[in-house]
Amino acid sequence: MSLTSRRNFLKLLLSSGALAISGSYVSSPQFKRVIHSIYSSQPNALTPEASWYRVQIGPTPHVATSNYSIEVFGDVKNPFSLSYSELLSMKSVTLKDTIQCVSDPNFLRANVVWTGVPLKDVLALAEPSNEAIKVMFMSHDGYMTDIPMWKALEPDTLLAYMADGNPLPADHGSPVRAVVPRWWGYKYAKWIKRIWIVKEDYVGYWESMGYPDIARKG
Ligand SMILES: Nc1nc2c(c(=O)[nH]1)N[C@H]1C(S)=C(S)[C@@H](COP(=O)(O)O)O[C@H]1N2
Ligand SMILES: [Mo]
Repeated sequence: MSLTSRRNFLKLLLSSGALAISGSYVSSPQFKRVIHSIYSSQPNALTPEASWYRVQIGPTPHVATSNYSIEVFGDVKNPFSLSYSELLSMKSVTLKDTIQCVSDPNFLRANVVWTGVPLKDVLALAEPSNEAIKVMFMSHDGYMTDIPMWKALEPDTLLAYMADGNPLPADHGSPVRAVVPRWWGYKYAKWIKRIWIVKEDYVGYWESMGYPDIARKG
């Protein structure tokens, strides 16, 4: 196949959601080149769910939305438990963003329209102390990541429960994940269980292995 016809063929596969190619081909340089060319010809198109990459430290924890709640605690005046329905009743924001993994930002990336509640509105209910400097996300798979308080207070840092107008897919963090625009994917905690507000300079899983704590995309 010529490059152009192969590119069109792959576009068709990607948009029909029928992508079924072996893992070794998916990680091959040829496949990456084709994906790069698709993204550079359509850099802003939404990524079909079937071709949205997935990166995680273990298997997907299947967390039911019924009885789901997030524990908000730590160096705050009012620790509380936020249920799924309470979160959905709060004022939401919808925005388009590109989630990208630091390990291969061109290949491992997806354009997504997220819907969720600004984290700052949830923090306001908890009333962090003046000494609180960080927000730690603790997830159902044991993953942890952190963001500084100033980033947590930006209006587009979200607790997201929808992607492209549908409830979050299980593999992408259902019921609720973090969305941290302009920062690397490892800050986008999936399957959030607890939000821990701290005055110490703690770091998360990848951060403790040397990935930047202030994770602005290159
Ligand atoms: N709970 C949890 N959240 C996580 C991870 C994880 O292993 N566990 N991986 C992070 C990394 S490294 C990336 S790049 C993104 C990938 O999100 P996606 O699989 O929805 O594309 O999730 C982030 N959030
Ligand atoms: Mo990542």
